[in-house]
Amino acid sequence: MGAASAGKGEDLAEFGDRRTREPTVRVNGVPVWKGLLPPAAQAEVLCEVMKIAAVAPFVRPITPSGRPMSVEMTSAGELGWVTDRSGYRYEPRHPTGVGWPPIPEPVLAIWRMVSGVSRLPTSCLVNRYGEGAKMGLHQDRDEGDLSWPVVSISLGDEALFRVGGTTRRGRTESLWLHSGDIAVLSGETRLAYHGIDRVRSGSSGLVSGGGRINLTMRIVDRS
Ligand code: MD3
Ligand code: FE
Repeated sequence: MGAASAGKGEDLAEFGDRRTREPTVRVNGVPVWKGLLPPAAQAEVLCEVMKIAAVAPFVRPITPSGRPMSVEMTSAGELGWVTDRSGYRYEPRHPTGVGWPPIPEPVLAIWRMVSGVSRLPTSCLVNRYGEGAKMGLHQDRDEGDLSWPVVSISLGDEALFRVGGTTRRGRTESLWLHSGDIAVLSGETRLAYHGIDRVRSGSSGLVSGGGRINLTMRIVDRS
C-alpha cells in the first residue's frame, strides 16, 4: 500500500483537531489558518486531486460571455460547478457525461475539522492555476442555501487572494495564500467579493509540472 492509500486522514491526525484554534489572520473578515495542512497532508490531498482528474479531467470552462477562463476546473461530489454559453450552474455530471467522483475522505476530514457544521459538503470544486491564470472578483451564489459555509484549501504555488465586501464597490484587502492554508467562508463573509489576482509561478514544488490547486467544498442542494 502506497503512502497515498495509507490514507483516511492519517496525515491529518498528526496535527490534531484545530477547531478550537484561532485563525492566523483575517482578510476583510475571512479567517485563514496559515499552514494548517502539514506537507504530508498536502501531498495526500494532491494525490486525491490527481485521482479525481483521472476520472473527471480538468477543463477550461467558457463563461456565458464566451471567453475561456484562465483557470482549469473539475469537481467531486454529487454536483459539480460548470459554466458554458448557457450560464453558471451545478450539474450532476462532468461535461463528458461521466459522473463526478466522490469527495475523497481526506478532503472530508478537513471539512469536519474546520467547517463548524455537521452536514457534509455535496460538492468540491477543484481549480487549477497554471502560469498567468487568475480569477476575477466575484461572489459565489450558485449554491442555493447560502447560509452553509465554504471551505477552501490551497495547494502548490502562492497566490494573491483579494477579498472585498458584499458589494462590488467595497474596499478590498489582499493576502498571499500558501500551500496548506485553509480559509472558511461563513456568515457575513459568505457573500464577500473575492478573487485571485495572480500566482507566483514556481514558488512551490508540490505540484509536479508547477501551478496552484485550490479546492472549495460546498453544500449544494439539487434544485
Ligand atoms: C470568499 N476560488 O472557486 S478560494 C472559487 O483560490 C474561488 O481558487 C478561489 O473563488 C481560488 O469560487 C478563492 C477562497 C474562497 C472561496 C469561496 C468564497 C473565498 C470565498 C466564497 C465566499 C467568499
Ligand atoms: Fe469564489
